[in-house]
Amino acid sequence: MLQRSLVLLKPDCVERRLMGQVISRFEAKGLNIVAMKMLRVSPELSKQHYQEHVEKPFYPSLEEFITSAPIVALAVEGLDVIRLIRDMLGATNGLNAAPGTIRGDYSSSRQMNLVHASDSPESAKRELALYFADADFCEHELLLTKSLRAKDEA
Ligand code: 3AN
Repeated sequence: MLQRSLVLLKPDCVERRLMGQVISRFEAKGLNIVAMKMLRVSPELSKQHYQEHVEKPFYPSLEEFITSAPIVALAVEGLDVIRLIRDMLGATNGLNAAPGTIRGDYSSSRQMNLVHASDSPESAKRELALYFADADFCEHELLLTKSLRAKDEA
């Protein structure tokens, strides 16, 4: 099923100059970036984004981190892309993430794990609306699509 996922390149990703390497992996996989922007997350946006964690003891540290430097938000489109990107990221804690995944290759931390991606269609819908307005999405069909998958896979 064609889906969209909200991906955030977190402050550690921006600070460590890994934005290009992470985006390259999505491009190499044949995924379609349909919106992208750099922004600074406010404490209010952090509370909305991490609504399920706001009451947890680690939330203050999480908010301090996510608001500490700019991030890049992307809307990424592709078949089954919500599961696929989570698989590409690896386990939440970089120490546990499998080698070959983005976190497995670049992170050894639970908090500084470089990238966020939506974990379900419901989260994706909610999270995309936090970062993007309808007019921000640039729909386009990749001319390469016929080289990336068969017609009956769409
Ligand atoms: P993911 O980023 O893989 O979706 P979530 O949504 O469970 O992981 O967690 C979001 C962020 O909250 C993590 N990146 C991490 O920084 C922080 N976090 C999650 N669980 C814990 C925990 N038990 N202790 C400290 N920080 C946590």
